[in-house]
This record gives sequence, structure tokens and C-alpha cells, in this order.
Amino acid sequence: MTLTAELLSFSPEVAAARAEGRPIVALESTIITHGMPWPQNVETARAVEAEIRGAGAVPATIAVMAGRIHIGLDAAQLEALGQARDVMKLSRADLAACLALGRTGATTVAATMICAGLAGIEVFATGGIGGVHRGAETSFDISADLEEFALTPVTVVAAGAKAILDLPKTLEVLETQGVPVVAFGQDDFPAFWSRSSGLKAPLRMDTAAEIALAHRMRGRLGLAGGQLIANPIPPEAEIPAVEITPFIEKALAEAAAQRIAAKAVTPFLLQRIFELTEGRSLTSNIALVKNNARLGAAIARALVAG
Ligand code: PSU
Ligand code: MN
Repeated sequence: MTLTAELLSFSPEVAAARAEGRPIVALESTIITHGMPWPQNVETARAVEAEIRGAGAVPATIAVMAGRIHIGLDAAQLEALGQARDVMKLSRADLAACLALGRTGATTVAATMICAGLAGIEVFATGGIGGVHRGAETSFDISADLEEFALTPVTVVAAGAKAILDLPKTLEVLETQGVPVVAFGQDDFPAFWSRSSGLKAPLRMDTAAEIALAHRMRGRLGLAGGQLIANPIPPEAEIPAVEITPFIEKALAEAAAQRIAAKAVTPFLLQRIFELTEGRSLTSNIALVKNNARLGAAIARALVAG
């Protein structure tokens, strides 16, 4: 049996798109299980999928359930995942173990890239990526997402990274790993809630067609790894730094006081920021993920057209 038949389950919608060569955009599931509270997590996941369909592509939300990698979830599966407890947070290190043990797992950026790669999906849209945590010089906490960009040939659209991270160090590690970091439509690297981090992105592109060409060119050169497309949050959804910074500082201080470590750090910080900002951060988060989904769909279409 092929790997696909043995381990991958495609939803009917994604299977049909594959058969017809239509554009597909992968979506992660850690944002659902560890990034947002229920029921907004499921509502957002549905809205993001609708955004991709509206932009002429097919969404493929990825998760591990009952010993198989699911590429595309139906409504019942999405709801079950959104309410499930004891869901593993899967990065490169955990994927095989989760499958082998028959457990339920949500894919991070790194694991979603791996699964998308296995399924032949070249574009993936999300909110924020993992990166180098503040204080990494002592904690060594650097997300496996960064290394994945150097390994797996998937173009990922995100709104940059949250200021819970050390953004200059995150850009340095991506540069060391040989990862193209492309700001979309502007010079600055965006910082999730803000359109600008105050740091210049190494590369800039202004159209989905350029991003698709660069993706193809990497393939032609035989370069491993993908591209990070940093798409700024829509202006109307931005949260001014003065508003969000105190909440980030508070969440970071609580994480330190409670000695939160390893895989728990990012989910802890995300949850605390949602709680501290109440509705505000969630509304912005949803707006930027939808925005990234639309750009992901445009890139997937350009890849199919080219
Ligand atoms: N940052 C966000 N939202 C998220 C995540 C990060 O703004 O949902 C999630 C993604 O799934 C990302 C993961 O891949 O957290 C990174 O976790 P870690 O830092 O433990 O590698
Ligand atoms: Mn970490």
C-alpha cells in the first residue's frame, strides 16, 4: 500500500479538488485546539474555510485522528476537534508517535507543513508562526516551526509573529536556515497585531504571481524548504502597540512565575492574551487569518495557473 492509502484520509471535497487539479490551501489545527477558545475556534475555522472557497480554492484543514492524517475535515470532525480534550499538540517530534498510538493530535505550523507536503499541497495559510522566544539565550526555546521552513517545501502565509517572541532573533534564525522571509506589499516585517514590527523584511513581493514563481524557482533549483510570506493585518483590525504591549508583558511574567516550559509556553501565552484582552485580540486574530487565507488562495491559484 502506498503511504497515501495507508496514512492519509482526504475529505471528499479535497479528494475531488486533487482529482481535478484545483488549487488547495492547507490549514493548521493547533490554532483551533490550542490557539483560540471554543466556540470561536470552530466558528473561525469554518469562516476561514469559507474565505478560501470564496477566493476560488479548496481548504484542507489538517489533523490526526484515530491513527490517520486527515487532509480536510468535515463539519462533525471539526466540531469534535474544537471541543476535544487531551489533544496532542503536534510538531515534527510528535507526529509519528501520535499516529502510532492512535491518539488525536492538532498540527502546528511545522506538522501541518509536513502533512501538506505528504499530500502534495504547496500552500498553507495560518495566523502566526512559532519563533524564538524572548530569553531564548537562557531557555533555548526556539520553535521547531523555524527549522521546518528549511526542510519542507511549502509556502506559508502568516501575519508575521506575535510580540510574545523575540522578532529580531526570529528573523536571524530564519536567515541562518536559508528561509526566504517575504513581506507582502510592504517593506517591513509585520508583527501580527501590527502591520509593522519596525524591522525590515529581507524580501518583498507585491503579487501572488511573484510568490508562486519564487516557489517554483526554489523547486527548480532543488532547494529544500519553503517560504514564509508575512502578510500584514488589515489596517482596520490593527491593535496599537500601546494597547497590546501591557497584556503581552503580563502574560510573559505569569509564564515565568509559573515556570511554564517547552510545548506549553506558546498555548499558555496565547490563552492568557485572549483572556486579558477579552474580545479585542480575538476579533483582530480572526480578521488576519481570513486575510491570510485569501492570499493563500491567490497563491494556490497562481501555482495551478503557472
Ligand atoms: N502563534 C500564534 N498562534 C498560534 C501558534 C503560534 O500566534 O496558533 C501555534 C501554531 O500552531 C504554531 C505553534 O505552529 O503555536 C508554535 O508552538 P511552539 O512555539 O511551541 O513551537
Ligand atoms: Mn518552544
